[in-house]
Amino acid sequence: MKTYKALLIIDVQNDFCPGGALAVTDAGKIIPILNRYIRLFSKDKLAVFASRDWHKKITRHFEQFGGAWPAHCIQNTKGARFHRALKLAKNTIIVSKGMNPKKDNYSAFQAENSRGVKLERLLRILRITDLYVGGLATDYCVKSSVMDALKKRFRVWLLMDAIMGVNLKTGDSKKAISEMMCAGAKKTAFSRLKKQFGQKR
Ligand code: VGL
Repeated sequence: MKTYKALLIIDVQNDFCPGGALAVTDAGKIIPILNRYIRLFSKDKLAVFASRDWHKKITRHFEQFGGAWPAHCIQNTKGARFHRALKLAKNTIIVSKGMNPKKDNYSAFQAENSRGVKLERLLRILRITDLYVGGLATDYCVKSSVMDALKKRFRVWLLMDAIMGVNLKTGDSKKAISEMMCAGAKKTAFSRLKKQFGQKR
C-alpha cells in the first residue's frame, strides 16, 4: 500500500524554550534536528504541519484560573511565536489549539487552521497515512497528539532525536514514550529516515 507521509512539529514556541514561561530544558537541542527533518520533507514535496498553543489571556489552563500551568503562549505575544531558530517554510500548515478558555487542549488533533479546519480533516484531504512527529513536549502535547493519531488510525513515527520532555516528575518522558509505543507508535531517527527517503529515488 502506498504511504503518504507528513511531518508534524508540535509546539516549538518561545514559551516552551529556554527563557520562556514554561521552558523545557534542552528544547533548543532539538531545533536544528527538526530543521533537518523540515529540509528532508520539503525536498520531497511532503507536507509539513506545525501546531501551536494559542491561548486566550484568561483560560482555565493557567494556574491563576484554576489550571495546572503558568501563563504561556498567549495569542499574539512573543511567547506564542515559533522559535526563530525553527526554519518553517512558507507553505507550512499551521494549526492552533487551546483557544477554548474552558479546555486544556494538549493534542494537535484539537487544533485547526486559520479557517477553522481541524488537523484530521487537513490530513485526510492530503490522504496522509504516516505521521512523523517531533517537538515539545514529549510528556504532554507530543504524547497527547500521538495517542490521538493512533486512535484515528494513522501510522505514527516518533522522531526520537527531535522530541524533548518537561519531566515534572523524573521519568515522565520515558513513561510517555513507552505508552506511545504500547499504543502502536514506532520509533525512528534522522539517519534512518534519510536512508529510507534516499532509497525511494
Ligand atoms: C504543553 C504543558 C502545557 C506542551 C502545553 O506543549 O506540551 N505542556 N501546555
